[in-house]
Amino acid sequence: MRPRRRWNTSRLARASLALLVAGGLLLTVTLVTPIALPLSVEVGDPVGFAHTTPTSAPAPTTVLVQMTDAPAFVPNSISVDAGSNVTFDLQNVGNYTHTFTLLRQANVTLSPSLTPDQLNAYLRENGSAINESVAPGGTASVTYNVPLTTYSMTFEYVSVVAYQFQAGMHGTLSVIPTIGGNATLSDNTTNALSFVPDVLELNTTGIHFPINVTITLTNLGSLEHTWSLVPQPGVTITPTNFTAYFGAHPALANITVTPSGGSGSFLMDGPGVYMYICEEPGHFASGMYGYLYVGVAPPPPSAVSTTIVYAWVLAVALGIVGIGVVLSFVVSYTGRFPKPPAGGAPPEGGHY
Ligand SMILES: [Cu+2]
Repeated sequence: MRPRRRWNTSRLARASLALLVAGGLLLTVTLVTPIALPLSVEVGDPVGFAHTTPTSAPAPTTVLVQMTDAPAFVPNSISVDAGSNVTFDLQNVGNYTHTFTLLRQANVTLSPSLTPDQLNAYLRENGSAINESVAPGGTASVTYNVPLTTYSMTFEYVSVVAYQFQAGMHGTLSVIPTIGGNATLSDNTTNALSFVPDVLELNTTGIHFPINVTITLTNLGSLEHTWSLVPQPGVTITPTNFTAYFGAHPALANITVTPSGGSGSFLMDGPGVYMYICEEPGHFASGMYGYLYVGVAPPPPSAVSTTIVYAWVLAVALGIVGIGVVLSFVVSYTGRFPKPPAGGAPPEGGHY
């Protein structure tokens, strides 16, 4: 059988050369592109970012604490601001010595059944933040800087003079949270059922919690949404469990976003990654959720889309080179073993 040749070898040679050159060029450009050319566009998540502005420290306060022979502290309940300087003016109004001894350990209520030795052993073991003895009729003044980190904690104060604590001479110091700073975030909702951006970052460097956050939501579409924040860091909820989850853990923020937008404020208690979703039926399942990074850097923008674009260009370049290679094989085959048409002249450009 004689091979049918619809192309002569010189045209095939030119075609294969052109394809090899084109494919090679595209391949070279593709391989160099990630460094040299913005051929592929970075399609990472846009990140909404806000700094936190520190609030000024709470004003120093003075608290009068009377020590009586009841024996008792008056008052037996004191509230102070986290981070504040508190001066305790201790006044012994009785005829016995009393101590004002503030436990170092938080959220501990000692049992009145402890013996004096057991109480002393506890204090030796766990320490005290204040331990001031006041003689009968005497006064003393102690200044204490309430650690910022002790917000929402309680600390018991006792008299360690034998049997006074056991007889009721104790009280509770409660530390009230003071807002460490203010931050303002913004986000958008769309009719495509997405938050734009769906990554928000709150920089809290050098600022203590809690932080007062205000968020403004702009509705880029016409549908109603909610911006509902999971109260626990690191918790991922799903379209099937979010209703039950919010039933057990009320949302930290639950802002209604009408077609004209919405806004709200909430307190962030600590750092972490907090998920937020839209609770409108079907919206979360359609991908309407995002993450708020508090004091934690979000992951670098995803390069997935870039990689896909890049891979396609690479595949096309390899394909063109492949066709060029195949064609050049065909050319060399037909060039090496040409067969003239019966009774005709040698093919143009044929190698005899
Ligand atoms: Cu929605």
